[in-house]
Amino acid sequence: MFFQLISSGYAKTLRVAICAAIALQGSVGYASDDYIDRPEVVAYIESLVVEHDFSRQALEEIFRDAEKKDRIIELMSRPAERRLQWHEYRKILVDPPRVELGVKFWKENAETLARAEQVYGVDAAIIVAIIGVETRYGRITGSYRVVDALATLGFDYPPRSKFFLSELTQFLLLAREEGKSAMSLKGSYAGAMGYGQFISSSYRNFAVDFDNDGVRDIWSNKVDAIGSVANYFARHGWQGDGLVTQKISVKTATPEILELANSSLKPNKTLQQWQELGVEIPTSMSEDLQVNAMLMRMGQPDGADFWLGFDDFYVITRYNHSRLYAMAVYQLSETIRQLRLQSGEAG
Ligand SMILES: [Ca+2]
Repeated sequence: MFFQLISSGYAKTLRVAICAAIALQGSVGYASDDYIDRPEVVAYIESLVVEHDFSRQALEEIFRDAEKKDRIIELMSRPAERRLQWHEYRKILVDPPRVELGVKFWKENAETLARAEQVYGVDAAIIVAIIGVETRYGRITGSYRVVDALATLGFDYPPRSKFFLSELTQFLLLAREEGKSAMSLKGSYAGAMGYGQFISSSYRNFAVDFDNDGVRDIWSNKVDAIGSVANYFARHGWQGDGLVTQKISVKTATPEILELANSSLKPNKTLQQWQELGVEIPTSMSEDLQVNAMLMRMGQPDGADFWLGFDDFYVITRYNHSRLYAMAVYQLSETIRQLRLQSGEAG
């Protein structure tokens, strides 16, 4: 659900600022760095014991060992989706090496991808693109202990505390259900795991055992990962029978158009309504004027492009709530599909 981009200069500046803030807090006797010593952690452990029948001793061991990672707070504070213009973001994610790795991944997993298409009705190119954007086909799955990531964000990142404490609980339940040691599992700075970077609640809700060996393993099993990404898309409403996105022109970028662009991830007006606002609808789409779409403005070095996004575009944003992310996934999927056809791999 989150791919990893390493920021440089800004992160250093921010780290200095955060260290200064922590030093100030320390001077007034606030917040021990040992989770087990903090009253809110003790209360959290107690709630898990009562609500989910965990062993108190086992949880105390986990939170004695868990570490707060300042770097995680820096990364979470400034995700690439808010930092970059579309053209910069695209260059990083729709890059030629990733496209080639995608064609190779498709070739090596052709049978599984075809089966996923059949079972879940989700385009193989989209599954391949997601796994490519998230982890470069399993090459970058994250090096943080998931416990450290979720404890840091749950207890030391107030803006998203509620969400990440809930994910921490989901993670501890997941590790228990799947028979894994919680301390052994690694993931991204946001606690996303495996080939498709599922967060814990998504893992519990949407991961599938696609090779029928009795376990759901998207940490290291490509077949389960492919089935799980396909299931995620199917369960979030992927249709696969219409346009995903379409580049368009606008007659004049009026204040109204500029305000409506990027205002919604969900299709929010019919093509006819967009046409009335000055969006030029291509003649190829003149039969579909009642179809819903939303409008996007994607930053280019010398201005911006306008695009329409349809229902399946919205479904891609359920994986990561960002139009840049969804556009990159879609364009990567199409680029991989084309190279695969050109290179004769489509057989
Ligand atoms: Ca399996």
